[in-house]
Amino acid sequence: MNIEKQYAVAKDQYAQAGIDTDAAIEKALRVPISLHCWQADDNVGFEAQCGVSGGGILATGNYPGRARNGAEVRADLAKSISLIPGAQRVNVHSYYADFTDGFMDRDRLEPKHFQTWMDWAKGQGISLDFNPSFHAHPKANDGFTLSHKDAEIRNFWIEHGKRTRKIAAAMAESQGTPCNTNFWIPDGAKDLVADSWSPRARLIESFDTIFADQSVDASKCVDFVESKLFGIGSEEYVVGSAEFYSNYALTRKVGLCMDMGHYHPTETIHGKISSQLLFQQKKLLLHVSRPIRWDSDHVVIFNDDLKNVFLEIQRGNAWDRMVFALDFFDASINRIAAYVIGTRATRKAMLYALLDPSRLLKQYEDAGKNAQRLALMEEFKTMPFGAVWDRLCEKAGVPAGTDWLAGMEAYEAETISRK
Ligand code: RNT
Ligand code: ZN
Repeated sequence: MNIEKQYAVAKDQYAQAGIDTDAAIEKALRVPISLHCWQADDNVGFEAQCGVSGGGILATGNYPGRARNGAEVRADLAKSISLIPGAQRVNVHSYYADFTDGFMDRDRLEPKHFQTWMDWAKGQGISLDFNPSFHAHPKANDGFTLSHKDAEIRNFWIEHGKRTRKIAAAMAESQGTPCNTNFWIPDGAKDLVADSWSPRARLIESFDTIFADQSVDASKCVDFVESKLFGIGSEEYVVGSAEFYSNYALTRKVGLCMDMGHYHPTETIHGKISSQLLFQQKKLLLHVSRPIRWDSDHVVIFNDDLKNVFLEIQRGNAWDRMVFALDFFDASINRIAAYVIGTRATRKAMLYALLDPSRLLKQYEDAGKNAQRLALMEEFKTMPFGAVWDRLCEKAGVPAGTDWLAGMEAYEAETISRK
């Protein structure tokens, strides 16, 4: 009742600025957000259960209740999804293969190792996205994979890349929607290198070999490459830098992935979107994350960085040219809450952008009325946005406000055995 009343007032106020809140809610609910399976278990994956390698990218914290296997990861994802409004997908990494008949190394992976994921996704009525995994593996221990100087190691990883594209195509086939496949590699060096050129030249060759496989249907497996500035152990040199992948993606006609945490600490990414998309024919994949001083992958919140990204998309009418996936991991709080907070914040930022008075702002700009433009931007920050958000949640049949916390707490009590 309260939501209805407040929404009616808000709707009217937005309408006075020419904005249709019902249409914004509908559109915001339709844009898919891909939930990363690796928040549920702190990036550990399922290879470790087979006594092989295991361990992923650093997640800090030791809050109890980490998912310990496929069933638990999927149950946590399902619970989270039920508390989040709007279209969702699930993003699987290849080290989350379910080995029902024994461990297979990454150069031997096949679609059948992801059958449990595909069956589960079908049951949930959602689609999967996919990622080859080039990290947390003995053959990645010296910091190089696809750009390695040893051809044998390089070929191992090339084979992994090829196989993951086939798995992605199988997922697409099973779900009837394309599977977005993201390539991130950890390659780089802790300290100064004498030769920054050769690894990059080899990386071009390796990727060209992986993507040359014409038997993989491009409308099913949609490829992206993700750049990075630095990582733990690759502070001085990263082979796959932003410039490297911008140029690679453009010349090879694959998609680019921009992770919000993969740029200089004071750099934000919204300004880069138009520069990429004015050249790129392919979609741009966004890894929604929250860096704090470094690529710390904090849980995403509804902050200016996030709002600005979606405002750019809205103002450039680029919704159909983007793919959205989450990439954060926090082991210091309840992990379902991490999913829910981060995904709801992302959906919120979409709605916020869809309620932007973009048309009026551009009219002011065209007329040289820059004071009016700035004033309108400022005033819009205090519009009754919360009432529209609550209405969106209600429409999607999920709890509004902090009501979802009760569901999370009940689930936490049920899964207490994990502690
Ligand atoms: C790493 C990249 C990459 C990973 C996932 C697990 O810095 O952001 O996207 O987080 O692939
Ligand atoms: Zn990322």
